[in-house]
Amino acid sequence: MTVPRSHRGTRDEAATAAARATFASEVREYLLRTPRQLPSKYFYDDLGSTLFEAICRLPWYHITRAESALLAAHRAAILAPLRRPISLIELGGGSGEKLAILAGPPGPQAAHVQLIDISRSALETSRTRLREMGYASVITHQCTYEEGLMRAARHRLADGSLLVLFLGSNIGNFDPPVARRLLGHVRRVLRDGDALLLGTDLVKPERELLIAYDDPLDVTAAFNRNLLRRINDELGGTFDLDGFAHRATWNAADSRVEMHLVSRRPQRVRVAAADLSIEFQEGEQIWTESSHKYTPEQVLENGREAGFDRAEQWLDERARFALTRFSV
Ligand code: AVJ
Repeated sequence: MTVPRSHRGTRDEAATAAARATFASEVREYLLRTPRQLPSKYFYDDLGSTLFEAICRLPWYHITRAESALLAAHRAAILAPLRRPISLIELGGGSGEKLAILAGPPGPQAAHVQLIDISRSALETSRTRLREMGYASVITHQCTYEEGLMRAARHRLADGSLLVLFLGSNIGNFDPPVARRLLGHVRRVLRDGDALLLGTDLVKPERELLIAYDDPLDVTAAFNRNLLRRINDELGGTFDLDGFAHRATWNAADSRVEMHLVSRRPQRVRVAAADLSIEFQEGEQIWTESSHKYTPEQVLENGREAGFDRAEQWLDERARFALTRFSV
């Protein structure tokens, strides 16, 4: 559909206003929970996406390098069983770097590309990267995974197969039941001959996990606190950024790294657009993210429960990272 230029502005403005209203109501709902929380998907505004790109280059954060190396080493094997032409859908791909490694230039092994991401700037970065590689038309969906999957499934090529990429251990942000529901959702948009490529970070020694999420350069701390800066800017919040400390913990019982923002002192915070006024005690926490870590067997088991019965796995034993292709 082409929209006359004069109408584009108002349509975008309406979309932005709707997104902001959702942001406000989720901030309200999550901050009023016990314990207080904020949804991690809101990390990825322009600045947040840039800080995340910096995290991916930190020597202490191994996920991105380990996964890129696995993709480069095994791309032929990963793509081999898929019927050509291959349609690709990437969930939360960020900069598009890994899709580029796996797919290479456009051709039968990557004939049609769609990107689903919550971050507008991430979608633009990856679109630019793919355009430079020769991909003339990349379809983007700025929305959550489930909504994006529904939209993207309608646009796949009629012939050939579909490969859904869910990389970077993005699935780790979800509680196990929600993660399984999401895998089931992917399974239901796939047909015979299609596949899902899932990247998952694995359980490893606690000190390696903690330094990946509380790095000596404090980039992760900035990434975490940026969420408060975003609330201040977009929702009229009064968070004092110095008033909250970054904390990463390993929750062994639930097999996840958690990120928190800890109030350094008693303080009151208001968020105008969310109609909120909260009294924080010293030491009171806002739980901003979970990064679940798996064993290779748990990954396979989650896939089976979602209805995938064929799987192949590639492991980085040193970084403890797994790529799993679930085939239908
Ligand atoms: C993009 C969700 C996979 O959990 O490792 C990195 C986000 N948070 N450092 C992760 C993140 C802090 C990342 N994921």
